Amino acid sequence: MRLQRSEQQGTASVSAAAAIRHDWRRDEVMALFALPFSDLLFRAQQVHREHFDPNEVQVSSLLSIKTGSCSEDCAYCPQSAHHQTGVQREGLLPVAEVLEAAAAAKSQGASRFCMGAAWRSPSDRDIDRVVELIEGVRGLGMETCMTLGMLTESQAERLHHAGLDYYNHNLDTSEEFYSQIISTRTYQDRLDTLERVRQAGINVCCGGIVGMGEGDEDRAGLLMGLANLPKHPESVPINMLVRVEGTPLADAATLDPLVFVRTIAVARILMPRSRVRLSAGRTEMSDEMQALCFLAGANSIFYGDKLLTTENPQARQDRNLFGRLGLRMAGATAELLAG
Ligand code: SAM
Ligand code: DTB
Ligand code: SF4
Repeated sequence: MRLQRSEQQGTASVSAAAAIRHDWRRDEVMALFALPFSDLLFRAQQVHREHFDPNEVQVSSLLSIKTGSCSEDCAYCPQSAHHQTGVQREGLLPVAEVLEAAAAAKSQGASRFCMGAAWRSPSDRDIDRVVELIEGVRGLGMETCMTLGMLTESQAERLHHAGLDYYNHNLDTSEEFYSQIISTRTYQDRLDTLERVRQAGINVCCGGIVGMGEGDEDRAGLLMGLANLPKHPESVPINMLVRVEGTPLADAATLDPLVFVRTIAVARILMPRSRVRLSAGRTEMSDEMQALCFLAGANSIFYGDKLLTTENPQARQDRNLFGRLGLRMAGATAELLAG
């Protein structure tokens, strides 16, 4: 889409036609971050309301289908074999166990089931087995998402043919800060997998983590990297680092909650049609902070008592918060919302 001149110059009206860009410069993104808080949230709300029902939230539940002893050295991750975190190693779960968890998530109101594996990359034999999981979860009438590490072209195609709706693979941080977080695979490796997922026709879920000791320019760089992908990811998870004992980032400084809210707002402005997902770290967030995140344009969450290996707010607590904010879970029954 051709850009309007005012957008290129960063003077930006927020009309729908002008808002979809893939050529953001870091100084423009940093200027958004630096706006007065009310101005930033107002702009984010305008963009949000042009593209979405502001009172509806999509909810996905997570399950770790293969846990721990991962060969990668991601500094934030409790599942890396490089860190002593006490996470119990577990092989790929049996199909029945995964389907039972998916059915339970559905009964709580989740519309998508996301399955995560602590792999650098799956083997072709692993793909045979996850295909069964995709088919089973689809059979329950849920959308499917997987995050399995790096993929080859043919693996991405197989997942697509099995009916996988979304693939999660994060940029995690800015290209510049990346090497301080992970040494066992490159930023380019990530872009390559994202490209294969996109080419295979699977929806892309791609975001990152803040609160890892990165600077303002890195938060801007992460969002710039996401927005300048050839197509915006359909789902953009923004994770607040969960500080896990035994990882190198266990003692990372707390990020100012208002900087987190700003990150959500800038993501909303840069990627107007994407679902921005308020992701890991919610157990440390007040209800008021989460409300600000929804106001800033977050419109999806991970829902259910557990993320992959760490805690998430109780489902009942989230339903209560949604009720107080007048938010509807996409696809949930009135009965659940009353509970
Ligand atoms: N192994 C696969 C991979 O790295 O792509 C899939 C699973 S991995 C756990 C999925 C994502 O979870 C990571 O990319 C990271 O963004 C997020 N994550 C992992 N540990 C986290 C933590 N402690 N806090 C916040 N997000 C975290
Ligand atoms: C994402 O960006 N966040 C989710 C999901 N994608 C797979 C995972 C968060 C994991 C938090 C740490 C854990 O529970 O192990
Ligand atoms: Fe492994 Fe993924 Fe954790 Fe990195 S984030 S250590 S690749 S499970």
